[in-house]
Amino acid sequence: MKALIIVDVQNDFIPGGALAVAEGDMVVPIINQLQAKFDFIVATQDWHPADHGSFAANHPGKNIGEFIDLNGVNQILWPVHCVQGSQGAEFHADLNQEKWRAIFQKGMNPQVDSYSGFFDNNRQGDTGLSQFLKENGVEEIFVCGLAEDYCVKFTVLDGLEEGFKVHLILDATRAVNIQPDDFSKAMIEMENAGAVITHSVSI
Ligand code: VGL
Ligand code: ZN
Repeated sequence: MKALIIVDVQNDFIPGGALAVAEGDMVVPIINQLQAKFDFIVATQDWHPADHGSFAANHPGKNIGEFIDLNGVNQILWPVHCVQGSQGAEFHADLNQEKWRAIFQKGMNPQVDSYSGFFDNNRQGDTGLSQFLKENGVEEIFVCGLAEDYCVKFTVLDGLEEGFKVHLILDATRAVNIQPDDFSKAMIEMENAGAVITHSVSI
């Protein structure tokens, strides 16, 4: 069984949002078309408390893009984004949600960030996504959404480690590029780990 995993297509990652990804809105119609080709679809949702440790605003004197040690994990600091219950945390209004089997929220623990849809960045918290997919006979996952260089990348890498065959749908993702070359570095990491790079028209 094949599953489509839609990562963090939320208002704050869309141009005009708090952590805008350039062209982030362009993935929405592509993902809606893709959804017609899958029977099994899940989404992830970045869902932070206001006091989350990844927000630069919660570390006086620190700026967005700087690194800190957050409980032993190297953490880049982000603008305040995807705060639980805020408009920015909602899914893009045009994103079709009709066929979703489940939504996996992540990033709720203020002490650790969670890029991957599977595990927290310290690999302690587990969203239950892996078990949910395996229980339903999913062996192959197709990953799309935002952002290619953070949450999409770590979802792809964890999916491979969990034993899934993993495809990245290149035209259905965009990078935030907070550091130069984040996009290309992420591509290389995903390919080296065994991800298959594909395009929506090939599915
Ligand atoms: C993301 C940075 C912080 C993402 C989430 O969805 O890629 N990036 N939180
Ligand atoms: Zn986040």
